[in-house]
Amino acid sequence: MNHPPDLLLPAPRLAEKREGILTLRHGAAVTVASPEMLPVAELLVDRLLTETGVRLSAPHTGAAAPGGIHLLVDPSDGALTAIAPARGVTPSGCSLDAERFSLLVAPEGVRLVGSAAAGLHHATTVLRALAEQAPRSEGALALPAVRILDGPALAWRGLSFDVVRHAFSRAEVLQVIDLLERYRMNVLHLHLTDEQGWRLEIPARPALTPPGSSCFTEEDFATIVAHATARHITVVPEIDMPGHSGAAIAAYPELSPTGTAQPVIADPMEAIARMASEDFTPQFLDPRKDEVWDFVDEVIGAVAARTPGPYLHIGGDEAFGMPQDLHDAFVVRAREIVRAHGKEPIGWQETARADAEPGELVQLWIGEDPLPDADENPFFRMLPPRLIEMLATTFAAAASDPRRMIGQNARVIMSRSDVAYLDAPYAEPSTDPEVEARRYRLGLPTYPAVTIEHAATAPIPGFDTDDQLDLVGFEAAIWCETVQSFDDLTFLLLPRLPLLAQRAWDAGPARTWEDLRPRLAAQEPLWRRDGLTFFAAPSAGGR
Ligand code: TNX
Repeated sequence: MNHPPDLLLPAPRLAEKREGILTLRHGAAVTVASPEMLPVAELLVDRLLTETGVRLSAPHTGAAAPGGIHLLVDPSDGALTAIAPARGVTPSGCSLDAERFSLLVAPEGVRLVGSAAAGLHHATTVLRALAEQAPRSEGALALPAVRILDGPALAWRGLSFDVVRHAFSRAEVLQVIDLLERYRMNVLHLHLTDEQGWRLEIPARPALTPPGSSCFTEEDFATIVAHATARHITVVPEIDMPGHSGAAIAAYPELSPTGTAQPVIADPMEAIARMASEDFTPQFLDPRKDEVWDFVDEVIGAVAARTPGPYLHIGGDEAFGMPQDLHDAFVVRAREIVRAHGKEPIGWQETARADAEPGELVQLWIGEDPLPDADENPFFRMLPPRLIEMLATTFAAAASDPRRMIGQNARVIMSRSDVAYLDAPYAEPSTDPEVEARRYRLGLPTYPAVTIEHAATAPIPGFDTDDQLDLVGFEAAIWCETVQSFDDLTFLLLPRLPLLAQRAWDAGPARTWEDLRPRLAAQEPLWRRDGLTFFAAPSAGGR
C-alpha cells in the first residue's frame, strides 16, 4: 500500500517516514502558540470535519496537548531555514520565505510550524491531505508517523481564470479557490472583462452591468476576496484593455475611435463568426480621447479600492486593429493610473513593447509556433480569414517579446500557451461515451491536443532549461470559450491544474511520470467525493 506522504500533490521537498502511528480522535486538542494563529487553526478544524468526519476540539492558545495538534509560527526554526527561500515575487507582498513549513506526525501528536502564517496554512493543507488518505476506524484516523519539510521554490503560483466567456456564480468561484488552496497555489487572477461581458459591478458606471447581466456585485467580490485571503491566496483582478473591450464600448460607445459600438455577442463562438462579416471592425479604447482616461481612472480606482493585494492587471493582449504607437501610449498611461491608485500594474506580454520601468511585470502567454498548420487543423480552416490574419500578426510580433523583456529587465510570469493553457483539448480518447463527448466539445481546437503526461512533464523555459528571462511566477490559464457549465470547467482543470501546481512548486525539472501518477490517481476519489467532474485519463489511472 502507498504510504500517505507518497500520495501528496504537490510532492514535498522532504518527507521522512518514521516509526509508529498517531490515532487522531474526536475531541483531540488543537492548540496555537499565539492567538494570531487561531484563524488558521479554526479553518483546519472546520475542513477536517468536512473531509474526514473527525471533529477536533475548538482551537485555543496554549501548550501542545498529548494526541492533539499544535500550531506555531517560528521564522527562525532551524529546520525551516534548511529549505531555500522561494525565488520570484510574492503576490501578497510578504517575504520570500513566508511559505516554508514543517509538519511532524508522531505517536504523541502533530506539530505544525510555519515560517509565517502562509507557511502554517500550507502545513494544515498537507495534514488534511494525509488525513484524507489515512485509514479510519470508529471515527478515529490512523496517521502514520512522518516528518515533512517543505516550501515552494517559486513565490507566485496562480491560475488565470476567465470568468467572462462563461458566467460563473460566486459559489463556483469559491470552489475554484478551494482547489487552488488544496494544491497550494497562491494567486487567483480573475479575468473580469472582455468582448462578451463585464463581470464586476462598478457603481459609478452602471451601464457596464445592466440589470439582468451576470456580474459579481460588490458584495460577491468582497466574499471572493475574503475566501481567498483566509486561504492565503491573493486575488489579482484583471480589467482587460485597450483591446478585448467590446463590453465596455457597448456600454459607452464614446470610448471607441469611431464613437460607435457593435452589440455584445455573449456566445464566444458566434463572436468569432461575426468577424467574417464585411462591416466588422475591431474595437479598442482610444487613448486620444479624454473620456477614455476618465473611464480608466474610475474603473481602476474602484477595483483598486476593493483589492487588498498589491497587484492589478491591465490586460493589454490582442488589441486587434490598433496601431502600435496608440497601444504603447495606452499602456504607459494605464500603468501610471494603476500606480496612482497605489497598485503595481501587470500586463500581458504585448505590454512589454511599451516603454517600461525596470522590473515591470509582464505575463508571457504566446507559445512557440502557436499557429497550427491550417492543412492539419480543420477547425482553423473554418475561422474567418481576418481573424487568422490578426492572430498571425499578433504571433509574429510576439517573436521578439522575450528579447525585449530581457533588455528591459522585465519580471516575467510564465503562462506560455503550450505549457500553461488548460483550454488545450485532451488528446487521449476515453472508452466512456459521455466522457468522450465532453472531451470532444471542450478546449479550443486551435491548440494541439495534449496528453496528461505532457501537462506534467513538458519542458518549461526557466524550469527545465536555462533561460535569461527573469522568471518570477507561473500561472496556469483557463479560457472559457468552449465552457458551458461548472462541470465543463472542472473537466478542463482536473487533472491538469494540480500537475501544473507541482511544476510551479518545484520550479525545476519535471518529476517523473512514475512519481506523479500515483499522486494523481489518489486525487480522483477526492474529486469524486466532492462531486467534481474531471477527465479520467486512462494514462493517469482513471476510469
Ligand atoms: C488568447 S491568452 C487570449 C484570450 C483567449 C485565449 C484562448 C490571452 C492573453 N488572450 O482572449 O481566450 O487566447 O486560449
